[in-house]
Amino acid sequence: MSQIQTRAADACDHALEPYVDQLARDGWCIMPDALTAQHITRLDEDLAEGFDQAPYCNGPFYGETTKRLGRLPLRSVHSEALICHARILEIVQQFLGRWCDHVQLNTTQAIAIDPGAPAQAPHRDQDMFHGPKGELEYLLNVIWPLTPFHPDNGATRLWPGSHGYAAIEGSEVREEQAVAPVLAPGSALLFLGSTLHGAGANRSGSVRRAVVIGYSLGWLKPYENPWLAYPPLIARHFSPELAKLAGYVQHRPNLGNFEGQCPSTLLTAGPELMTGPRDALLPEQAEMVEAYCRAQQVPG
Ligand SMILES: O=C(O)CCC(=O)C(=O)O
Ligand SMILES: [Fe+2]
Repeated sequence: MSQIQTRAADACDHALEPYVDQLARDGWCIMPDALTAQHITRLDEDLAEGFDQAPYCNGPFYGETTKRLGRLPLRSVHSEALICHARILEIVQQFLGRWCDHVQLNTTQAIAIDPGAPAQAPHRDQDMFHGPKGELEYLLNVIWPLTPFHPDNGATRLWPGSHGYAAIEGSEVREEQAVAPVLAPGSALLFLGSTLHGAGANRSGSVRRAVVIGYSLGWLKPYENPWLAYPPLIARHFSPELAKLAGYVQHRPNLGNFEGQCPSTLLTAGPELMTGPRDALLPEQAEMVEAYCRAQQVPG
């Protein structure tokens, strides 16, 4: 187990411990009944028209017999319960919180995989970030099945134990070591950014649909550009929690500001009403700056 995973497990609240333990040990875990099946049906219904109208993806990674929809908060009010799921956010915090001031939304994506689609190339989602691997996790993904998942219809495949430092060992992908958990709508599949995984082949006669909600360290460039996906006039209708996850917050110190202000000010006022730039520092940084200023004032 890596240091971060040990610390995450140490800090975990009792009810979440089994999930954190399994994530740390295997790189993935299942939270059954995380939401009701009825809630997921409503979300699936809201996405149906978007899927009908969407063109197929291009390229062998996305898969030419798959469709993908982004910007899920705009497509369904029911997506917020997935994105802001309290227990999941606590687990995300356990794994990512140590490395950032706060976590952010990395992905909101619905994926439909047609009958006949081949298996997606196994990959690690963390590889979109060009930094050191092994000592930290960059992201945590949650797959919410919209249709039942089973090994024959494109269920997500995962390679247990392929995460953390194992991700930098460069061992070959052994197909027979993949697991493809059976999942019912309402359950959530959580996996680390370092875990090897990919959509399975759809050998069934019906479309496999799912939603992926991903969270990443708050100082990274997110997969889905939140300020284009959710400009201020749209994000001002979000709950404060969703707006914060979608980038309307400064990552201390001072990262992601607008004219030196927290970008959340744009959710209530126009730029013309804003005051001057304002420090957003972590407590230890504020203390350091104050100590320096005090020392400068001592007569010499
Ligand atoms: O749809 C799935 O099961 C996984 C998709 C995935 O891992 C990806 O596109 O990065
Ligand atoms: Fe992936």
